[in-house]
Amino acid sequence: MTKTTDNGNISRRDLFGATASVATIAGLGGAAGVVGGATLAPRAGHAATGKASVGPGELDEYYVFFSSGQSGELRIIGLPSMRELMRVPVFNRCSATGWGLTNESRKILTEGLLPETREFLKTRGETYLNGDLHHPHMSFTDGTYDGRYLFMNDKANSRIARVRCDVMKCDKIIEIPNMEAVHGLRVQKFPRTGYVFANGEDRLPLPNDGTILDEPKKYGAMFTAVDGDTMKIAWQVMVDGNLDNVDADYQGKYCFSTCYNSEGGVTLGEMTAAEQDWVVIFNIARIEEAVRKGDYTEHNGVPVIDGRHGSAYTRYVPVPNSPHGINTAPDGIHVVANGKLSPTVTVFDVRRFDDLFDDKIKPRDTVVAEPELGLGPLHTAFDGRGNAYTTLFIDSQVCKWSIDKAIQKFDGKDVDPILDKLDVHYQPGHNHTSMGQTNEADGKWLLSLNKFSKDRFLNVGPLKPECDQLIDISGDEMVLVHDGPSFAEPHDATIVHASKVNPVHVWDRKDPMFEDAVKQAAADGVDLETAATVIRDGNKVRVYTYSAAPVFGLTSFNVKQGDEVTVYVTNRDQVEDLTHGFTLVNHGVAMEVGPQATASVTFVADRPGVHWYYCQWFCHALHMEMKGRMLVEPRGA
Ligand code: K7E
Ligand code: CUA
Repeated sequence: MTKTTDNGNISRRDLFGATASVATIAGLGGAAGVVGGATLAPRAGHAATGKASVGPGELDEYYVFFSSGQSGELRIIGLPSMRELMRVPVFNRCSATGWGLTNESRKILTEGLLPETREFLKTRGETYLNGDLHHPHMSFTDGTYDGRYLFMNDKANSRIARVRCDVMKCDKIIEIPNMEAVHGLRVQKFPRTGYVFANGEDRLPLPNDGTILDEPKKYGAMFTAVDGDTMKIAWQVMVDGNLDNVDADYQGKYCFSTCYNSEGGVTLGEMTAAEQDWVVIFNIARIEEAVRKGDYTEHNGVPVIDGRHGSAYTRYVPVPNSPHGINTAPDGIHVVANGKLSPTVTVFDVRRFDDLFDDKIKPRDTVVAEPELGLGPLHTAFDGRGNAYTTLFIDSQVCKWSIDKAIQKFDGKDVDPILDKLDVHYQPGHNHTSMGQTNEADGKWLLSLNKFSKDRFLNVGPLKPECDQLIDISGDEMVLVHDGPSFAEPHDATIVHASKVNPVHVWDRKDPMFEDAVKQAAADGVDLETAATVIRDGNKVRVYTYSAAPVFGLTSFNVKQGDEVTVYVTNRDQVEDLTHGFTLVNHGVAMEVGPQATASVTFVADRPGVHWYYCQWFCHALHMEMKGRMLVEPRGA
């Protein structure tokens, strides 16, 4: 059953051998491509490709919420068609929607920043313009997705964002204090979300105010729990080692993070010197008790608990070697830590964690299997039938293996836990199964998010797309059915059955997204839906206009050079998909206004003369004519 490849027999290589292979494979695009091409043909007797076809007008069975890495946005893809459905700007700026330009989005992008960051950004655009969005995860109730929110991290600027699933727009962004580089992010699965768990990856001094600089032994990494309902930080725990990825159990008792750099080093050589690092397990009830009892120090208004070695709140389980992904199986029992620089994954039994915290067993007694799967295991997904699927970054493969057989082998039985291996193209990071991170895993589809595409698509120059591959896992063998190119850089994705998500078609006029505009209009004695008027307030000018295809309420307005102008556009149309826009030419001003939404933008009218504004969202046969003029009187006129 196991497909023959030249990686079929995996010899244990040392850490630096494995590391070297990464560079070798990355540099051998052509050669690796030949190997990949040779195995591309669908396997005999398996007609899976047809299952992935979704005809014109047909709807997909699943939403996939894709991260976009350094692009900073959230993307929504349909599965199995792999059609890109929407992009939701979060940590980036967006020319189409005006995210980062409108007052509504700027409020979200600035109000959750720390005071010192606001000060730092005062002369730098008031908010960060980039982000590195790795891990989007949907809120849970009772172990499965509940369709309320998506939470995601920004590794680049240490933030966490929330996207509302009713409108698919970001409504909160907060910066996490006392740490830098939020990497791993997952949410509480039971009883509900609840907590959003976030790993501070880089070790820092606390406080990081310059009194400690080049003394790495005094640095620590910070684990953070955010309240997903309020988007306030509940508590933080300082730990040893660099926190990488995180997951939570199905019981609501524990969450756990992989840590690399147990060495506490600051260079590659130092960080990878040891053969073992660890997984740190957090005892949620004990931490909450510590917060109640006051067993913490406060930093930036957050209770910080000392969870370093020897603490009652954490346990450190040694695992080989610089582990990366950590994934809880849908059985609610097993947790897999992926070895990265070790060819192994380490399987824990969460039922043993109570005894571990009561010191009845040793840390390694929680380990029930440690199968050797291949080179560079990064992330593991599950099918709900007892099988696991692990990406092998260096081997460019997905390995399907049996959790049960891995446990038998660990107990000394002569069995091979590996059931199948499939070449992917190339160098996979995360992989994901349909509903596989919930207790409703359905075992139909696997997505492999591959870091390199090389020869898989028409050449577009030196910068290549990623390659996201769709794999049918409903049978015994994995079958590759689709290649999906994507721009930088999906690290992670969440596959959610369409029945879990139910967005609206038209905005509710009472939506909190435009409550500031409603308040200001009320103060100005103006009705947003009918107003076509200009209110002057010193050198501040508020322009109220509605839009109704194909006209703006105001076809011109007058201001004086130097006025601070705020334009409020309320889209009066109630028709599904009838979005208007507002673009002011030569002013860098553009925004989306959805049906029944209000959007606003503020700028200084510093260019005398006639400036046209137009609707930038194709809305009507007379869309081109949907425009008006801003007439700016020169200073002193
Ligand atoms: Cu493996 Cu940031 Cu989830 Cu990338 S992380 S692959
Ligand atoms: Cu309104 Cu185009």
